[in-house]
Amino acid sequence: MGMASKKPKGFISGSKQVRDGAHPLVGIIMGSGSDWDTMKFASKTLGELRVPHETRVVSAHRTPDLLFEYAATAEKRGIEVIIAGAGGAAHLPGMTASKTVLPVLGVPVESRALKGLDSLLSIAQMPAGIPVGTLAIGRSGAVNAALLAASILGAKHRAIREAFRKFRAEQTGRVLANPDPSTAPPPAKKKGKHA
Ligand code: RP5
Repeated sequence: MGMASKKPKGFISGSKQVRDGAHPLVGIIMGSGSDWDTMKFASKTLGELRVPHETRVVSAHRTPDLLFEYAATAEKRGIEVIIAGAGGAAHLPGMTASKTVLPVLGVPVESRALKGLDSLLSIAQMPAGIPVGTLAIGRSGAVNAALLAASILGAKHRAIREAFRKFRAEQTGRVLANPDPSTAPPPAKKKGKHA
C-alpha cells in the first residue's frame, strides 16, 4: 500500500517510509535538497516512533505549483500532519498552511548568511488566521517537529501515543541514570552540520 491509489494529476512522488502497509500520516517537505541534512532528523525520529511518513522536496519559490498541489491534496491522501523545513526567506511552511487545514509544523533551517534567524522569523511571524507551529532552528527543531507530530497523532492513534510515551520515559530514565556528569559516559556526538 502507500499513498492513495489514485495520484492527483501531476503529483510527483517522493520517498515513503511506510511500515506494515500503513499509508503516510506525516508529510515531511523541505525547500531544497540541501535541507535534508537538517530534515533527516525529523524522518529519523518519526522512524524510531514507527510513524509512517513521506519525504520530498517542495519549494515555495522554485516549484510553487507543486507546493499548492501538495498542500491542497495532502488531506485527501491521508496525511494528518505536515512538517515543512526551509531556510532563508522561508515561505514554505506558511504557504503550505495557507492551502490546508492540516497542522503545519515549521522547521527553520540554519542559513549560512544569518544562521537561521531569517528562517525562524519568516516561519514564526505569520499573520493571525494562518498558524504555523514553529520549532527551533536546525536539528533540535527537526527532532521536536517529529515529536510534536507524534504527540498530535497520538490523540487519535493509540500506538503512536504509546510510542511517544515510551520515548519520553526512556529519555527521562537516561538522564536520571547518569546524575553525575563527571562520571557519566560522554553524550553521543550530534551529527549534521545544522546541529
Ligand atoms: C530555501 O533556500 C531552502 O529551504 C534552503 O534552505 C535555501 C537554500 O537552498 P539551496 O540554494 O541550497 O537549494 O528555499
